[in-house]
Amino acid sequence: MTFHLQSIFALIAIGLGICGIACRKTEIPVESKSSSTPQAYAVTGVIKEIKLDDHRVIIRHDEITNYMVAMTMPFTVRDTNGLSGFSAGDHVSFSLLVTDEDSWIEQLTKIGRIAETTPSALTNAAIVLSNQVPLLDYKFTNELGRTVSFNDFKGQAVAFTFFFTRCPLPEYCPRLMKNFVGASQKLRALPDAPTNWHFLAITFDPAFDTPDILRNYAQYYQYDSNRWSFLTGDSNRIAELAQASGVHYEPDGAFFNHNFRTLVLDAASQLQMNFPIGGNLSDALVEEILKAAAVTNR
Ligand SMILES: [Cu+2]
Repeated sequence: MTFHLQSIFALIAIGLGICGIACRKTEIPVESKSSSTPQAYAVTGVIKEIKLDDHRVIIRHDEITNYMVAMTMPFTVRDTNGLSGFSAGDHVSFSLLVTDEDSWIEQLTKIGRIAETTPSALTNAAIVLSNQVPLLDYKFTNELGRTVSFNDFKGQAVAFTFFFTRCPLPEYCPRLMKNFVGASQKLRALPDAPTNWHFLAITFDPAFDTPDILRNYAQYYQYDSNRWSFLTGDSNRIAELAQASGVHYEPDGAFFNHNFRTLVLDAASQLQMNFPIGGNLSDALVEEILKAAAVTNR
């Protein structure tokens, strides 16, 4: 499974700049390497997986005060020598450094071991999301005008992301859609691929993004309604769900400034992954969907 390393790195950079993301016509993202003084956050968590080749470590982290709710997500490690001696299950503390364009962790320190394997660890992370909001019960309206909730997809792996149809910049919301297009194509092409998966694209611009608008947008991406739904709904409900997912957005004229999140729930409706980045995630999504679809429904 190949990751597109450069783009992943570049977009972790973009994606983690929580308030630094603009999605409007006038502001073209700059490639400049200059960055602001990093903001440092002290974080604790449990290592889930180490991906040396990708310079990434996946950590179920505790709440980061003033920054992010607890969740499981990948962090960039610039010098992978700092990862030697660590393994999944290590309880760690580290420093998360965030600039407008980049983020990475340093000073990874072991503070203990989480007793044997993982069910509890991952389940806890998942429950954070579903306890904060009655996630699975939310009633949305899809692009066909039908009522849809996450509960309808029990037993399926579900990847979901947040967007708005008027987002004009190809590397922003359209990129998230292309991830779903790419991952769908790859999943269909895989021999013995699971069939219990579904993608959800949730608009945070429900005032404009009506079911009709969503349907047109969906057709542009040649979506398959059996595999992919576009959801609109009550703006307060969407705001709550977005917040619980780590999505920040604010209106800016007809547009929105926003960051990126793509989350994966496993077939038992537990949160498995939260990608805090844009960029090409097609391969990574396929990998997560395969894992998530194989989870036995409890
Ligand atoms: Cu956008």
